[in-house]
Amino acid sequence: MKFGSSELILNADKSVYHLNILPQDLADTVITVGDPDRVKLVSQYFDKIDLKKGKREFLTHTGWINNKRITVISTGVGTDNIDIVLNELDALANIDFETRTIKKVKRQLDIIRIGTSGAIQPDIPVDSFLMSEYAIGLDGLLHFYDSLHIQHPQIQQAFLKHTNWLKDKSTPYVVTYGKSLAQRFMSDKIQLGFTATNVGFYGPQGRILRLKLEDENMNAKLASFNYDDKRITNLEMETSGIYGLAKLLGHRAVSLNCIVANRPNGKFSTRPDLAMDELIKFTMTKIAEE
Ligand code: R1P
Ligand code: URA
Repeated sequence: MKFGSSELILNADKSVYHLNILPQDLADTVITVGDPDRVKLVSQYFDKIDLKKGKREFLTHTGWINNKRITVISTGVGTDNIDIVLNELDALANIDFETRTIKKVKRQLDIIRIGTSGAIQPDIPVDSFLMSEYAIGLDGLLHFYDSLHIQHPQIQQAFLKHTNWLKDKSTPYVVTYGKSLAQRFMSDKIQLGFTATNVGFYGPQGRILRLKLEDENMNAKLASFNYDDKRITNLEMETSGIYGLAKLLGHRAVSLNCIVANRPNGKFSTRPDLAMDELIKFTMTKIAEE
């Protein structure tokens, strides 16, 4: 099948529409960060940077660390952006832009999110690190894809019952990390968790400023949910989309969270910049070790 110009959109220089990069600009190891300003905080640890490109919130640096080629790209905020980033990363890897057809030999990417997050359990301190073993998507993105086969319906059913989830909200979906990739980041510096991803930072994460919420107890219900000794640990805005789309596309993904807020304790990190730098250094060391 040949993709038409409205489906696989290429710019005049044959770069992919939003990310604005060419297939050869992409390494097999890809770090995603939400904040475009974080791209340089990651690539400062590259031994060499070969490429810097960008468009909108999607900034890319590609370079080398210990003879390993690596790309860092910013996604902006939210799973709507993750839909763009994951589909375009996969297109760069697995679609021939000349013939507009799927390549015969499949290329697998390792996708590592380094992002900030808020803990919903009192015992997870600010400035600690958490790798999402599971993610529950409250955002709905995965339902637009043929994806039931990678979801965990029993956990989803238990969650619906426990929270009395409003039918008007999209049905939560549960997805997991790329286990073999995650092995590389196992360390006593990073705890495993079950991350809830939602479509916003305020109401969808239970924050009340001037608006009343549909369910003021949502965070408490998320925190008290327990399935097979798994409890929901933290809230952020990309992980479920990354895990779901990576798995569907045949890539491996992990999400590494720097806990900057502890919601039940009402705390926010006093130096989130230092904590994030520690997580970036930890991640780079693990990548360089391979
Ligand atoms: C909200 O402040 C943003 O921070 C978190 C959330 O997922 C959301 O994108 O991640 P980043 O720090 O990677 O942006
Ligand atoms: N990012 C989020 O999405 N939520 C938080 O509480 C902190 C960072």
